[in-house]
Amino acid sequence: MDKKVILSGIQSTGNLTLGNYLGAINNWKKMQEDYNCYYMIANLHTLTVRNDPETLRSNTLNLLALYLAAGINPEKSSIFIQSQVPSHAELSWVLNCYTYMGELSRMTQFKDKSAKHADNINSGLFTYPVLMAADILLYQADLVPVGEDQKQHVEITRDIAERFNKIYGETFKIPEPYILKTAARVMGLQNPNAKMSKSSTLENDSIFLTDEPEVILKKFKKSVTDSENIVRYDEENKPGISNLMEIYSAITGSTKEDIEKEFAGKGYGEFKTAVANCVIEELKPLQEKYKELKSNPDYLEKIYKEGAEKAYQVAHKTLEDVYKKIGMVWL
Ligand code: ATP
Ligand code: LTN
Repeated sequence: MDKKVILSGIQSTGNLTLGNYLGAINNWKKMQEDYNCYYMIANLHTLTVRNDPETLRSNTLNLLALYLAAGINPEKSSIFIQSQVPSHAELSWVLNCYTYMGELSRMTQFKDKSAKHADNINSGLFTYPVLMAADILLYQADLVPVGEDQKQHVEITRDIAERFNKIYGETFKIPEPYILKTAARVMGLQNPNAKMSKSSTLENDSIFLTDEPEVILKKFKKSVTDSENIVRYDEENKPGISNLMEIYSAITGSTKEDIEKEFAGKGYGEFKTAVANCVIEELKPLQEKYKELKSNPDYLEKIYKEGAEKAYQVAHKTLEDVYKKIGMVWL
């Protein structure tokens, strides 16, 4: 039987965090064995906010190096940069004409981001989900692994695909969101009530995958907890400690009960150091590989060129089918 198809992506907005790692790419790595995977760098989506061109270019290549360093294997998966496969922008235009303003104005991310960037509410921000629908539908993806926050975008993708199929006959596979449970939401170290994110402006709130060991230790030591000094899971009343327990559990595989036992009678200082050390150890091979990859731009270029070619073969076939069905004169 053919393997199911997976497609996912991350915007190249900055340095990846431990949240992106535990909630996304570490799981992507595991899925490579059982699925036919497409992992994309969503650099066109990044344009919905203002970027310095040089920074965007280097963030894109850094993200590619991080995918590889985290164990996404180009022999097993297709790894590519969105802007290098023109079918994404092309299908996105077509799908725009099958998406209603009303649907797009209900998107939570649009509401959040337009509040955050009130000086730049551009139409790309509004039609962001349509480009995402094109990303997914071009590859006939069965499953889209994303965090809770992106579920609504997969749902609108399904609506657009169903609408199109109804008019023109079976064209797109209807995808399902695939929300992963382990470390689905790593919270900030300074504000454990909000998720850890690349663009957090709070100092010491996010662990970045390229942070040096001393920096990781310092950030964990400074993390906000409570005054009980008992390592105990209680998300509501002890969000800081509970978050550290989630992180420790995601990395070591220990259950919450194991952790409570392991640290019974020990203070937060000792626990924070243990969490920091397990994160440092987990990231060590990734960081070494990352440095090696960054010093080899020719290899990175080879990977993205091959990735784009492989992706284009599949994407172009879907676009051809769409163009023919809607009445474009095909070359
Ligand atoms: P930004 O700050 O630029 O919005 P982000 O760090 O929130 O970025 P995204 O680019 O929106 O990250 O998400 C990339 C992937 O990482 C998504 O699949 C998302 O669900 C996952 N992810 C992001 N933050 C976390 C987190 N704190 N915990 C678990 N998963 C996360
Ligand atoms: N919107 C997503 C990134 C993204 C994506 C996609 C995820 C762009 N295209 C296609 C899954 C499938 C985000 O911000 N995390």
